[in-house]
Amino acid sequence: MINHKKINSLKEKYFLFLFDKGNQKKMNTIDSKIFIVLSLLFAATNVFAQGQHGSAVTITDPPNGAVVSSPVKVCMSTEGVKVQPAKKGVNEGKGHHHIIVDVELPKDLSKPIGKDANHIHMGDGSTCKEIKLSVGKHIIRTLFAKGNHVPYNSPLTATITVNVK
Ligand SMILES: [Cu+2]
Repeated sequence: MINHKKINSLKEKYFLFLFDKGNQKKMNTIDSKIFIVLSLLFAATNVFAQGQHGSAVTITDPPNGAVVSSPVKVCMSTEGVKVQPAKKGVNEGKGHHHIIVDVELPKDLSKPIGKDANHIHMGDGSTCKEIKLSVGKHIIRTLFAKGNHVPYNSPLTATITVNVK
């Protein structure tokens, strides 16, 4: 995962360094080459950050902490990204929902989300899904991923807990 805070502090340090260099009027060609490379790199990371900015996935139903009965209808909404069926392929800013029940998010976000009882794909492009849950407390997470089932990074996710009576 790209650490934007780290990049920003590196950026600050480098520009301070350049400022010092500028004062010394010793900025040689190697420095300016490094500067161009780093500038391009920073520009790229900024575009990436802006692409992620404002995107979100929300679980609209059930409300967090709700007492529900099984099957539970889970609905999601998106902001800044669009839902489309998985068969449409990998398109930036688009993808489909996944419901992850009672387990953590995948550790490696560069890999496709697994398919098992705890990881439900909504590759048809739907935004609601009925899931069967046993009586008791459950953690429901949502994770938005591209057509190849690889999640966005930073992850577009939301979490609620429900109590099945
Ligand atoms: Cu999927």
